Amino acid sequence: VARSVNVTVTGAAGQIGYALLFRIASGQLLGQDTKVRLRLLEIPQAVKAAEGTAMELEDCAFPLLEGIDITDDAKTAFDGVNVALLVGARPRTKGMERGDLLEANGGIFKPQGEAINAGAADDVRVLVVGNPANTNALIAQQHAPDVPAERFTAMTRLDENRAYSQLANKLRVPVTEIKRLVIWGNHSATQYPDLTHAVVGDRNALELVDDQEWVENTFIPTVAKRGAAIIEARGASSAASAANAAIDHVHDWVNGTAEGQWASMAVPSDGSYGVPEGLISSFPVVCKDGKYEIVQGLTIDAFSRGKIAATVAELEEERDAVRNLGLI
Ligand code: NAX
Repeated sequence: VARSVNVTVTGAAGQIGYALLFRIASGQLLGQDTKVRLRLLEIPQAVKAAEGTAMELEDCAFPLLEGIDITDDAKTAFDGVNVALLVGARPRTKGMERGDLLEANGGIFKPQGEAINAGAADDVRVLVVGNPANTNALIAQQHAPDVPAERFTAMTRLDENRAYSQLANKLRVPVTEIKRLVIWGNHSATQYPDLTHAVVGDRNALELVDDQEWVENTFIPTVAKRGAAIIEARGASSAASAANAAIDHVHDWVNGTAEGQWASMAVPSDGSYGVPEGLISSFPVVCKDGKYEIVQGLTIDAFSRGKIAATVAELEEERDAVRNLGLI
C-alpha cells in the first residue's frame, strides 16, 4: 500500500514554486511509492495565481497526487504537514537595509514556525529556501520549541550542485565521477565550496586540479556569485535549478545519500568543526533511515579554516541582528 504524505509549499505562486510543484506531484521528491497531498500557502494577493497553478497540476492527472489545498493561513497550511518547503520570502528591494530585510522575513518565518509547532506531524521535516535562508530557518526553528531542532534545515544544495558542475567542466569529467564536494556555512557570498575532501574516481580533486589560483580566484567566486550571474543573463533569478536542488535535498534526507556520497545541508550545529551550537550552518552530511548526520573527523586545512570562520562569523552577525530585533 502506498504511503500518503502531506507536503506544504509556501510561495507556491512564485517562480520556484512553479518549477517545484510539478516535480513533487510527479513523485520526484519522495519516490514512486509515495502519494502526495499538496498544501499551497500564499499571501492573499497571490492566492488566485496559486489556483491557476493548481489547475495545471490537475491537468497533469498525476497518479500520485491525492489532492491540492490552497490557503493564505499558515495554521491551515501546516496542519498535519510531513514535509514543509518554505520558499516564499520577502526579497530585498532597492534601498532596503539589512535590518529591514531581516525584520520583514521575521514577520513571515516567526508565524510559520509557530504554526509548524502547533500543527505539524511528528515526523515533520522542514527545508527553508527563501532568503536569507539560514537565518529564516533559525527564526522558524526558534518558534517551534516542540519540534526537534534538527528537523529545521536550509538549502545549500544549489550551491553544491553548481560547484559539482564547475569542477566537472574544469577537469572534463562527468559530474557522476565526483563525490564529497562540500559547501560550508551560509547560503550567501561568504559560503565556502570546499574541494579538499572531494574525489574524482579514487583521486583527490585538489591534486587533480593542481591550481590553487583557480580554486581561490575562479572556482570559489564563480560558485558563490552564480546566483547574480543567472540574474544578469536571464533577467530573473534561478528558479528551475533552485527547485531541482530542493528536490535533491529532501530526497536525500528521506531516502538516504548514496553509498560513499555526502550532501551539503544547512542544519543546526551541534558544535562540530567549531561552529557555535544552534547556528544553522551548512555541513557535509550523510543521510540514512530518514536522518542526517554531520560527517565527523575531517581534517580542515588552514585555508579552509579561514573560509569557514568567515562564513560562520556572518551567520553569527545575522543571528545577533535578529536577536536584537526581538525575532528570536
Ligand atoms: P518569487 O518572488 O517568484 O516568489 C515568492 C512567492 O512567495 C510569491 O508568490 C509571494 O507571494 C510568496 N510569499 C511572500 N510572502 C509569503 C508568505 N508570508 N507566505 C506565503 N507566501 C509568501 O520568488 P522565487 O524566485 O520563487 O524565490 C523564492 C525565494 O527563494 C527567494 O527568497 C529567493 O531569494 C530564494 N532563493 C533561494 C535559493 C537558495 O539556494 N537557498 C536559490 C534561489 C532563490 O534565490
